[in-house]
Amino acid sequence: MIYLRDSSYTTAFALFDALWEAGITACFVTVGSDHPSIIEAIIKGKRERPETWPRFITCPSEITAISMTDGYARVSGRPPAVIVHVDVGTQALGQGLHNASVGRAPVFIFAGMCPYTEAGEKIGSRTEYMHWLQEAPDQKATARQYCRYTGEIRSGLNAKQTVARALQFASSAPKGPVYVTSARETLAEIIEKPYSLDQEYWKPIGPGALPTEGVEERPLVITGYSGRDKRCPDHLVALADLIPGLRVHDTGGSDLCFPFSHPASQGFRLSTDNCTQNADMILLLECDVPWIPSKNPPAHNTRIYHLDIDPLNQQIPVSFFPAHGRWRADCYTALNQLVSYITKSPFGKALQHVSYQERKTTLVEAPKERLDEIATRCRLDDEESLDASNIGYLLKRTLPESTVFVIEAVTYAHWIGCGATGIGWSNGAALGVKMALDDAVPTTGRPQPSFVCQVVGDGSFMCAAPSSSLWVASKYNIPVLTIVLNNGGFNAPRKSTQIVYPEGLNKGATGDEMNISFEPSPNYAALAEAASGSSASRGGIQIEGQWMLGVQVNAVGSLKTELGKASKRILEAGKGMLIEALIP
Ligand SMILES: Cc1ncc(C[n+]2csc(CCOP(=O)(O)OP(=O)(O)O)c2C)c(N)n1
Ligand SMILES: [Mg+2]
Repeated sequence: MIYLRDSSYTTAFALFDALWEAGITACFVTVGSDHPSIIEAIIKGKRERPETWPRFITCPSEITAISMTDGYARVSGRPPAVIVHVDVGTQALGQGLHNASVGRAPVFIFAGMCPYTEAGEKIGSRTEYMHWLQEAPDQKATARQYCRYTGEIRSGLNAKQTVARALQFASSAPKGPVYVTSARETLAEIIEKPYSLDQEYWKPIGPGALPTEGVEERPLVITGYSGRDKRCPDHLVALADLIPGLRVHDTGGSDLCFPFSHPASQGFRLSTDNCTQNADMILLLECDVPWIPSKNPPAHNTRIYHLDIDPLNQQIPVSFFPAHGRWRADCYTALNQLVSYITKSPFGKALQHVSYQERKTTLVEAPKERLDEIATRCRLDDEESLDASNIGYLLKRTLPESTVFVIEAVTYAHWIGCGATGIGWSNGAALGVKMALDDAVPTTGRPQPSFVCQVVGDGSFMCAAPSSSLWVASKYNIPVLTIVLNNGGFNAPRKSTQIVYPEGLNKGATGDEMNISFEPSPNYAALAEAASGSSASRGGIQIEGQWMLGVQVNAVGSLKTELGKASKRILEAGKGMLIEALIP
């Protein structure tokens, strides 16, 4: 068996070359025995063309790799790459694959495949015991139902076309993961005449436009993830300012779509808000779940229109939300059209009428009552125990204005949420968000380090290899502030059970009876320090200069003190910090 040792241009090399040509600059890798040519290619590129070669991030766990990629993709809009090991690495992507698919994060996943020759017939042929054991009958099937495209590189001669086609799918709306495989022998193939693709021919599908007959005026917008395009919130504000009486409900779960401080805001409530019930017209704007049909459906005579890049929720089998009209449209383009149409049309003048202006007065007053009520819940004396209200308040008041919050707090901003349901997303995603923010070239001034704050439930934190992502953070100097909300385990399943069986056995049952308790509690602060590099503290003794600082707080005063130190540590010293908030 001869393995590639020279600087030959192989299919594996073409794979990364194709990614680089397409503008992909980061690869998150968990390598294995299917990857000898991949590893050779990585080294060759690093040595021969370090300036024009993707950056490679070692991820001990695939869930870290895909979650970092996912976070990176949400900020950059481009699909970074994940490299995993055969069928087992594919399965270890776990809930991360669901998250990228449902959360519409464009990611390129490559998995090697077992060699298909047995006795040294080709370079890459079987050489180790496991090569007989890792040949799944249909490896792509494992990923297919979560992917916009699955494909296989069968020859080095069109490897780049396969990569480019996959990237087209990943980057065309609805964006999402794509999965490409290739066997060891193919990856080892030498390409005699390396070539480049003209990227002009490989662009993603462009946005659809809103036909003029779809332009309407009326009072409630429900939106779910229009804020993924960072230009949209401003346009939605412009629309709300133009139409007095228009209210906007952000069903949240993903990126912030509309500022909660705007008078038209109906807040954020995972689709359970009652504002749906007294609206006579609803515009659904990039929204998967506008209401819960069994709980707060709109009245029968409500007119409903749906503007969405994926108005049929293509990936969701049961999704029967009614609408009188649906348009596949890019939300930013559509909002632009609406604002400019209304500004220029006679309707713009009509909106000055006193009847519309009166509605505006009602709007300004009603949310104020709601905000006052929320404010009364916040207990801020130093000795007060911690809860969602005072933790949220202190985070907002203490951390820099520019902080980007990566949120995975289940039962309880720049704000990025998963928009999907596989818990454990934010451990890696926060790191990817931080990387992408710092990689972004500023349009004005010098680059400033970003401040990313991950807020995560203890259950979600535990669900996806926290030690793996904490180690990656320290290894690659990706400092973020992590707030672990330790309420003793999973609370959400208790709530779900209560909704279905309000008088059931769950009433008064202990956490252990329900198998949702994490008692005795892990020490998350110590875990953070232990997971992050060799300079971590030993037995509770903090070593000066250690990269990660883990602290536990149980009251408003101590949280305030620790948050006060966070900016200096993260922004000035460039070091990580985890605050474990003990919630009774
Ligand atoms: C991979 C995965 N496993 C299980 C679940 C089901 N689930 C949803 S929320 C939740 C509890 C999360 O716990 P935590 O983050 O501590 O939030 P809390 O419920 O305490 O507010 C669980 C188990 C899931 N969504 N994804
Ligand atoms: Mg919890």
